[in-house]
Amino acid sequence: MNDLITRLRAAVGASNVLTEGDLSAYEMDWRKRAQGKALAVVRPASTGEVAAVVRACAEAGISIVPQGGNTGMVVGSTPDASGRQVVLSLTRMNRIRGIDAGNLTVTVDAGCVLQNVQEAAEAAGFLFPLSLAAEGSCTIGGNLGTNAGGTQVVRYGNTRDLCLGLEVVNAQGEVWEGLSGLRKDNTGYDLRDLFIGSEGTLGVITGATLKLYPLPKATLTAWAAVPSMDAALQLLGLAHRHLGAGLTGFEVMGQFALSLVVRHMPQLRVPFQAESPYGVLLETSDQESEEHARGQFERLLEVALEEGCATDAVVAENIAQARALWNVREHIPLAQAEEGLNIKHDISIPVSKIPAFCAETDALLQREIAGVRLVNFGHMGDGNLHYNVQAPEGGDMQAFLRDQEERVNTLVYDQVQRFGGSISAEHGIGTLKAEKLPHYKSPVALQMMQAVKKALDPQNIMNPGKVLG
Ligand code: FAD
Ligand code: 2HG
Ligand code: ZN
Repeated sequence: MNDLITRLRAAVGASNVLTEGDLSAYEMDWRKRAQGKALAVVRPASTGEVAAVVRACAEAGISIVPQGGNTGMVVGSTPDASGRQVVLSLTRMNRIRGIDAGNLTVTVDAGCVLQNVQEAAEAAGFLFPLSLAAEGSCTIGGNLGTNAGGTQVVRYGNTRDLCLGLEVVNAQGEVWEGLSGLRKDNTGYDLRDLFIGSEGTLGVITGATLKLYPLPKATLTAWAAVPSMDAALQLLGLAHRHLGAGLTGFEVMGQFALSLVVRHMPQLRVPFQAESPYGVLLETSDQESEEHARGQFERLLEVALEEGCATDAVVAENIAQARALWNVREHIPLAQAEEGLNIKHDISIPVSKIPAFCAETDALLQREIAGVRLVNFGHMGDGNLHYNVQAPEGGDMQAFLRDQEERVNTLVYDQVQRFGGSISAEHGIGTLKAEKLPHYKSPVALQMMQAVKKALDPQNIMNPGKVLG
C-alpha cells in the first residue's frame, strides 16, 4: 500500500494526497446516512493527473470513488468502511476551458462548481439552464455522473440533454477525448450517454462540452395556492397551454413540507402555507419582453382562479421577490434535514397519474405506519416527486430508520411500479438503492448493464458497490 501512496504523491503532489486528519467532508455523505473510511483522498489538477491516479490504482488493484461536491442523495460519492478505497476528488479541476459563442457551447473541467458555470455563461451573455439548490457546491462531473435534473427540466431537459461531449478517463487510465460540440453524430454507439448517469462506475468524467441558450428577456415567478393534486395537474395543463415553451419551472410542495420550512427557517415567508394543502411555484421565461411575460402569466392565473385549480396566487414583482419564493422551495431539503434523518423517495410517475398515485399511497402509508409524516414536494412538471417520509413527531429517527425503512421503501416502490414509474428520477442509485434495483428493473436490462460494466471495468475498480451493488 505504501508503494501506491508514493505513486499517488508523485502523480498529484504530496499535499494533494490526504491520508490523515479529519476527512469526514469526503468520507460522509451529505445526508449523513453513511460514514466511510478512505485509504486516501487524492486531488488531481488535470486530466493527465487523473489518468496517472487511475493507472496507479488499477495496477495496485485498489478501487476508486470519484467525488465532486459530495452533495449526492444516494450515498454514491463516499467510500465504504474498508479503508481500501481511494476517493478521487475532482474539485481542483475547476477551469472554464472556453466558450464557443457561435456554437452555443461552453467547455469546462468536470470539477467546476455548477454556479460558476452558470455565472461564466451569463457573463458571456448566455444561459446555462441547469439549476438546483446545491448549485453552489455540486460540480458538473457530479451532475453528469448522476444525470441531475433540478428545476428547469420542464423546458431544458436534464443534464444529459444539456451535454454534447465528454472527456473521460476510463478504468484502464486511458483518456477518451470525446469533447465534441456536435449536435449530430451518429458514428456508432453513444459512449457519451453511457457515461452520463453511470455514477462513477464506468470511468471518471474530466471535462464536458455543454449547451448554452440565449438569456431570456424576462423571467417571472408566481406562487399559487392549490387545493389538491388533481388541481395541481389541471394547473400544469393550463400552464402548458398558456405559456408553451415559456414554462421553465413547475414545482409542487405539500403543506407539511412547507410547514418544516416555517418551523426551521422562520425568517422565510411561506405564502398561503396555513390555509392551502399545496403550493405550486411557476416560472416563465420570455424571449419578447417583461410586459409580454406578465400579460401571459396573469392571464394564466386568472383562468386558474376562475376554474378553481388555484385558490389564490401571487406574482413576484421583482427579482428579489422571485428569489424569496424560490428560496422557500429550495429550503425544503434543508428543513427536512434539520427535522432529522429521513427516508427519501425520488420517484417519477407519468404526470397524468400523480394525483391517483398520491391519493392511494398517502392512504396506504397512513394506514400501515402509525403517525407517519409525508414530506411530498418536487418537480411536478417532470412527473418527479420527492415523496419523502419523516419519522412520527417526537419519535426516535434512528429507530424509525432501523425498523421501518425497508417496509416503507417496499410499500412506496411497489406503488411506483404499479403506476408505471421509476424508483430513481434524478438522484441515481448509489448504494442506498442498489439492493432495490434488481426488484424493479427488468432482468434483461440488468444483464445488459452488468455486461457493459464488465466490458469497461473488468477489474471492478470504478466505484464498486454502487448502482449494480
Ligand atoms: P457527488 O455527490 O460528489 O457525486 C455524485 C455521483 O457522481 C457519485 O456516484 C460520484 O461517484 C459520481 N461522480 C462525481 N463526480 C464524477 C466525475 N467527475 N466522473 C464520474 N463520476 C462522478 N439533484 C437533482 O438531480 N436535482 C435537484 O433538484 C437536487 N437538489 C439538491 C438540493 C440539495 C440541497 C442537495 C444537497 C442536493 C440536491 N441534489 C439534486 C442532489 C445532488 O446535488 C446532485 O446529485 C448533484 O448532481 C451531485 O453533484 P456532486 O458534484 O455533489 O456529486
Ligand atoms: C430537490 O429537488 C432535491 O430539492 C432534493 O432533489 C430532494 O431532498 C430531497 O428529497
Ligand atoms: Zn429534486
